[in-house]
Amino acid sequence: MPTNGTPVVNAWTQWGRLETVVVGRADPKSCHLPHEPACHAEINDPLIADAIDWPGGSVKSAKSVELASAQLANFCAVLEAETVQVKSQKAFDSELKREVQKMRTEVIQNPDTKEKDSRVLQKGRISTLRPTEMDWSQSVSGPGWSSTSQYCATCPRDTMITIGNTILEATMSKRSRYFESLACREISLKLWRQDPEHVKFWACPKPSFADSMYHKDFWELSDKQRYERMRSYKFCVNETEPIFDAADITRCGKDIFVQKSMTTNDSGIKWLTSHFPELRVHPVHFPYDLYPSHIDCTFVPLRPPSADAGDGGLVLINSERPPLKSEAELWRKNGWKLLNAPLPAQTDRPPFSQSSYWLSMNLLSLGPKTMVIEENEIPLYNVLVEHGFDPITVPMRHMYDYGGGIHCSTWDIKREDSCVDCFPNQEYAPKHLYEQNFSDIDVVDVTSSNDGFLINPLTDIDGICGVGTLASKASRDCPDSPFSKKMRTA
Ligand code: ABU
Repeated sequence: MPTNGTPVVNAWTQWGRLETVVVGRADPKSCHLPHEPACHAEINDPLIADAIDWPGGSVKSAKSVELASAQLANFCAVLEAETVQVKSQKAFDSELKREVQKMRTEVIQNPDTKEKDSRVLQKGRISTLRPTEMDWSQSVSGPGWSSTSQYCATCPRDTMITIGNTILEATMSKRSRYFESLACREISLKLWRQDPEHVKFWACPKPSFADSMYHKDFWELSDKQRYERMRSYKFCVNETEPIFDAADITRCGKDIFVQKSMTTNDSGIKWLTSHFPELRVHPVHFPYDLYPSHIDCTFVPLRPPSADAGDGGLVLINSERPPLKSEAELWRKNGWKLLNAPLPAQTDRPPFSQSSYWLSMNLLSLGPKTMVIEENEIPLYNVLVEHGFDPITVPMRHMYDYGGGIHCSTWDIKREDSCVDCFPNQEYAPKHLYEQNFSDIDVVDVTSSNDGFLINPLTDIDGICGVGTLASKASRDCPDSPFSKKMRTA
């Protein structure tokens, strides 16, 4: 039975006050992603890439496991702490291997010991749970396929999601991640057994992972072909079976938003729509992201319009992956504003990271006012403070080699939350959601305030150019990209 009238599993939004969260773990037998139809990984550093092939399927180094584990343990300590202080300091970064300015958060026992020029936050204790240790170097196979190894348990966000009082295991799209949710199975079963009357424990049917599930040519496409597919939103998985990663979903109470991506297909979104009939499920598209995977570095709701703060409802957006104007309209007409995330403080990525530098915006909200961000992300820190938030920080760059950042490394189980309606002004008709005109690539202009709808318009476009991921480079090179247009006219 619930202890305080709320089920032990309860998370309807991204911003309700956080009470219980799972934090991933970097197991000693964590592996580099093996190549497979849903994954062609690459080493980021050209010097290393010249010297060695992608070490797919091999166990990560003991040093890398040690460094990522230390950052995850520190993250847990900060979440569990009652009081923390945040202060600016220059410190050596063990991942960047240089001294950089940071906003560093430390746990303090006695708020009276507050140091000069620091911010003290009585954040309240959050319970943390950890996945079960597993040996990811074991191979896996199914009828007609096999994978030399599995991956790791650093990113429960990808495999697990709480939707209201339901624990949901995602299908995943990569063969190497077939069994990853087992690392959280003990937690899921325990929570369900504690309160089976209120807590549901579900999984979407596991896909076959047969070759027929994938667009085989996806990785061989020329840029021109990729731009053409950008308009049809066809990525590496086809529509033969429902597929989704949990990290492609973001919750806003009665409405959930699901990104069509390399890891989530329309069939997966349809499965979610039919299994959560009490919710309004909205497919969302970010056409300039040519390799979309997970919504939490692209579109991050921070607080609802009802929140007691100056500029009301805010969603953090990625200026390299602007939302479609047609899909942003729902937000505009319900009193939300889009906040352009500042450019990441560091655009260099760890050599084995398969994520973009936009892990800078991969934050975890602890409540409508407080969130955890990476300690080097001072531009984001400043923007959040300016908009009435109380951000705290942790170092997390060693996790970037493990497929994610702060939000990726968590699975929020319980928030002070309910099924709020943040989008009362809409006509929801699920059967029409799949009949959209996908030639629509008209996106929000991230350089204009759009009459106050977009905050922090991007003015220094040069900040983006000349650096970045394959995805952002392709986005800039695309003849229709707002960035290349800007460059041509500059
Ligand atoms: N797993 C989140 C990564 C998203 C991105 O690379 O932008």
